[in-house]
Amino acid sequence: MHPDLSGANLWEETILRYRQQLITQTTLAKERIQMKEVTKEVYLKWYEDMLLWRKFEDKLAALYIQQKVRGFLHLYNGQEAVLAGALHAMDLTKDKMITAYRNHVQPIGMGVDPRRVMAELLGKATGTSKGMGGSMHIFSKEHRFYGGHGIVGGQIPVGAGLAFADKYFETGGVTMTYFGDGAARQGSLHEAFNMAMLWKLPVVFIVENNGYAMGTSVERTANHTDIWKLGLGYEMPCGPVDGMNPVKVAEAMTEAIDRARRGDGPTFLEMKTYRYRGHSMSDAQLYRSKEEVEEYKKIDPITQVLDVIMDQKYATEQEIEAIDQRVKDLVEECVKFAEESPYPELQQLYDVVYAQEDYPFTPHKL
Ligand SMILES: Cc1ncc(C[n+]2csc(CCOP(=O)(O)OP(=O)(O)O)c2C)c(N)n1
Ligand SMILES: [Mg+2]
Repeated sequence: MHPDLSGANLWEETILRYRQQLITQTTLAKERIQMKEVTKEVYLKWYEDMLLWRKFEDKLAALYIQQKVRGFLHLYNGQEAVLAGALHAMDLTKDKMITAYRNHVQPIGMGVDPRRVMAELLGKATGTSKGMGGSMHIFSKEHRFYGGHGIVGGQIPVGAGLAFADKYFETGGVTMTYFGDGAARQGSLHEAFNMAMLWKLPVVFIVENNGYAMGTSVERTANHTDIWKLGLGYEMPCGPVDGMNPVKVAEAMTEAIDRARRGDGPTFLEMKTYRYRGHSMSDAQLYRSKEEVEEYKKIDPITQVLDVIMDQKYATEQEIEAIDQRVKDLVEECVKFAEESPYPELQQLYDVVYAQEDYPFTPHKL
């Protein structure tokens, strides 16, 4: 046997070789692209946005307990930096986003009125899907937010399809396709990765590795836990990112979006992040310790951003208090708007049923 073909070392070396290639690509790209500067204003926006998303969802948890939000409710607490950093890198006039069911705050970040998101969660007619989608199906074509998907991994090929449309119609847009560590084990990922690379689609695949798929830890679902390595088989530029820090996320996303926009195809990024709450509201969280959750809270994205703001004297304590109050007021306004909105009329059920009266039925012949 050729000495190079023996044992695990070969694999380690292969990985290393690819990794070096990717790092080289990364460095080259960085020389060419300019990340939008992370100014004082950006830090203050990140703080306000992430705080709004956190408080909005804390409120949802309370409303769920009051049975005002029904069905499932999956919260994003802890993962906010992944969104904040991406939005900094995106062009919100043409880029798209698609994700799974942990999807309440992304549309708000993309510009959807938070009052309408709250109304959707309360099942009201003023909601983003007229109250008929609920928690898992927030959607806004106007803001290029394409849901909100409950089938684990189902949105991965759909995201590639959105990118195909951008390429076909030459819009210049890029699609951010988000999914969880659990979804990364689905076959649909491989089909989408293959075609996205073949056709060099303008898409960024982002796995939010929050450590668990429901109660199952990443360690229990696969023999290797560096999910970004799944990109290697397709020679897709890929790598891990500190998903608790919006600056790191913005850097990686800027590079990936630039690659997609200049026609060089997809990138696969693994955001290492953590969810503070259970999988959904009915999760007793017996699979992890309270200490583990507390450890991650030490690197909380909102606290990290606030620390920079205070260290750099970007704001006084009074100015931070004013932001906190603004966020609190906005969340209250959302609840008021949603509670005062009407439920959909019964007739609305028939508005969304597709019927083609001249459908050419072909009788089945025995
Ligand atoms: C095809 C499919 N299989 C199983 C489920 C049940 N299910 C819902 S969420 C989930 C876990 C997914 O975890 P992950 O992708 O890591 O996302 P996270 O909840 O951590 O954001 C599972 C197995 C489903 N909705 N769809
Ligand atoms: Mg997960």
